[in-house]
Amino acid sequence: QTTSYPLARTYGPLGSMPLIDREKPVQSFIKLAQELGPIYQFQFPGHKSTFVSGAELTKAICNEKQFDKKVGPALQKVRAFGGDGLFTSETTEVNWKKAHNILLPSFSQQAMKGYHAKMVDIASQLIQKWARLNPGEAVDIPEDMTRLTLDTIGLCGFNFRFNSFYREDSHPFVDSMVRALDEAMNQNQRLGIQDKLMIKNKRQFKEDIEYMFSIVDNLIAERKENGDQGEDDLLSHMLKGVDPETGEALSDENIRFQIITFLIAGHETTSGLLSFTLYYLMKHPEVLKKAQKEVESVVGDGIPDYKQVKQLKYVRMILNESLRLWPTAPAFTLYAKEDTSLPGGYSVAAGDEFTILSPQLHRDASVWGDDVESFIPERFENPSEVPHHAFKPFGNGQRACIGQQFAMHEAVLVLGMVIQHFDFIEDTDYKLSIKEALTLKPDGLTMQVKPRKGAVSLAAAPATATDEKKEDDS
Ligand code: FDE
Repeated sequence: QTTSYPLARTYGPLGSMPLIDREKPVQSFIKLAQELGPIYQFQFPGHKSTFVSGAELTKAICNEKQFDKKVGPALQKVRAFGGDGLFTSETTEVNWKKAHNILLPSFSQQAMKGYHAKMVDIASQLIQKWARLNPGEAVDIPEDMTRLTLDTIGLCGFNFRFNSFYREDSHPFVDSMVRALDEAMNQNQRLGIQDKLMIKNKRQFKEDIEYMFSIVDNLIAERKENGDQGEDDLLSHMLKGVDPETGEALSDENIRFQIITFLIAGHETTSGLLSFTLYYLMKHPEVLKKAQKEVESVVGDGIPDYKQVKQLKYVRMILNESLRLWPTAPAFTLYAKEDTSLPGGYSVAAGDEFTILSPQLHRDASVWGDDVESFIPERFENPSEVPHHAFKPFGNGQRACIGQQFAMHEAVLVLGMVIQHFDFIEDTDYKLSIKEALTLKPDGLTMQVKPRKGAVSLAAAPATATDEKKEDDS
């Protein structure tokens, strides 16, 4: 005897689409989960999706013996420029395993030592910018966080400086990338016939993709021409790396897809994470105080070194709690490799797909308790008490985020430095509103950042000890 899935209401040929706020699909699916329960089906034009947000069901679906990642409909569209890069390839494609093997060491905790100084370089640009604001000036948080994370992945990824803090508008590459991502998401929502009519969008999409390819292909060609100048970045690892299993290296085309993938995956998600976290700190001064105490005792006044970043436990807990409430990559899709069943008596056929809705999973009161809506970093104090099977901000298993260490090292470092130097003042009475693209971010979040203990030392910090001497003399 099998149970059937609850089905979201349908409206003839429109399917369940009228239930969705097109600007905020994920938040609409969350609302439906609150009405229909931990598993339900939704009728898109042309296909049905099954959304899962219960801890028990998710645990079953995250069993890698029976389930594997599926490049879902939204990611299919991103394949037009992500190609068979890590994010948009099926596990069964040869290039997934090859690139996974070659890139794992570049994203290990050990590898973060090599990126640390570059991360500090970009973080210092943010601190200096904020330190030079006039009193009363407000900061657009998501904008500056996007500058920061884009520049960080650019520098650590392929030694390229987007120099976002030196420009008012975004780099043309970013415009193309954002527009293409937006178009990919929109294509996914349009009815077939509607989609065919969007000729202008299609042309723009094609142009944006060609532009991204040309920039990245040039970068690769230049590096190959100049040879390795000792750059210790992802690009050099990809050009030099050989898959231990097959003895093969990555093709130039695949390296291009990986670079575009890192730019997409590495900057929007991490920038959203930092933005949500600053929102919560602005609203929770007691948490901010506690974190500042930690930074004072671990780091003092200086710039955090690699080891100190690892010691900022409470700062890390804050980031985790922010990822619990608003995981910036809010969904991932899996399919069944074989016929099976799910808790509750649902029967599953090989090939059936399930989309995990992480923000709602992270609010399952049966594992997280009744205070799921409250921001309480202390939940993450004792790792053995964290319900890890119901905490999936980085996805699952071998297809989980390869950039997790990278993102967390960067985020802890930046947040540590930001709270070391600034207090936050709520600028307007900000009500959380979430903007959706491929990822989530707090829409229109601004705040005032007030330097602590007078001047920010870093702004005038000498580059070397000798400079310091000179300054002292003058
Ligand atoms: C991945 C990822 C995921 C899964 C998805 C699916 O399953 O579909 C998730 C959920 C994520 N990711 C999330 C996140 C968050 C954050 C903050 C991040 N992320 C970050 C980052 C950075 C970088 C560089 C990255 N990231 C990257 C990446 C990649 C490459 C991938 C794919 C992997 C494989 O192999 O599959 C991911 N990421 Fe992340």
